[in-house]
Amino acid sequence: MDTTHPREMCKDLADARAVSSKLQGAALRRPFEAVIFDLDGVLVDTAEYHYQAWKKIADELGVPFDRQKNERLRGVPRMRSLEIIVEDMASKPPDLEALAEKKNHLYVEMIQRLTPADLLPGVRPLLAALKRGRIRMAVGSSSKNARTVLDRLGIAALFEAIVDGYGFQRAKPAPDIFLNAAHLLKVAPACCVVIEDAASGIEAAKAAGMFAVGIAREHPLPGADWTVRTISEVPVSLWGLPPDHMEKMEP
Ligand code: B16
Ligand code: MG
Repeated sequence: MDTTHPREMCKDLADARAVSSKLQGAALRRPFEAVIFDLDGVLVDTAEYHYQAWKKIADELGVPFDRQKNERLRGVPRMRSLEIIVEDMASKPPDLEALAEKKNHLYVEMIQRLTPADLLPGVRPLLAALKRGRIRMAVGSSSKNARTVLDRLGIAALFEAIVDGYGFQRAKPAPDIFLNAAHLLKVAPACCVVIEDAASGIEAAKAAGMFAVGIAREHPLPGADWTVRTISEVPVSLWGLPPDHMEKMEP
């Protein structure tokens, strides 16, 4: 019997195929018991809405802001995002709180349009397969709007724990969000897989002692234990479920 510690086992793995065969070889035991999903950029692409709302504020301030700069705001809390946007202004706007609130109003208006069809490709079958495999599931997001987004997507009830922008003292890259989620799930951090799209989130997952899967679409995510381009490449064998588990799922 393979006695490698699950986390060490996963660290050695080069690709999804290796994960599957190695875990199959270990009689399909479950190396990880839980998953903690980041929200924006992992389950849904709300980064575009954040961008449009911030762009409106930046234009009003007359400060340059483009999609490239928006990448720096992934996983970053609201006030800190605004500080990054105004960082090059010689004289800073007097009421940053009011600007952040204004941006949030714009954003909240935009996310009312979200529907279950906005789930990113691959999310629905993965959630269904993990649920069916009785894997504990949580969301760990920096966003204070996370619950609204999950409700609009119709998936809030799938998660046993939701840690949002109100649920931590120290933001990512501190481990607090993910440790709180593991605590609520009653699962040891070492038995949790985090799925993240932001560098600060990967750092937070590693600081929490968890296995970090990075979704790196265009930019590399150094520090991730394992990187995929889309969530549909995440194999359920990470949780000891048979590789065909997803294929058996209804669409
Ligand atoms: P809010 P995540 C993060 O969510 C976003 O990536 C980031 O762009 C945003 O500024 C932050 O939430 C705060 O969001 O203004 O709604 O509280 O990626 O951690 O799920
Ligand atoms: Mg994110």
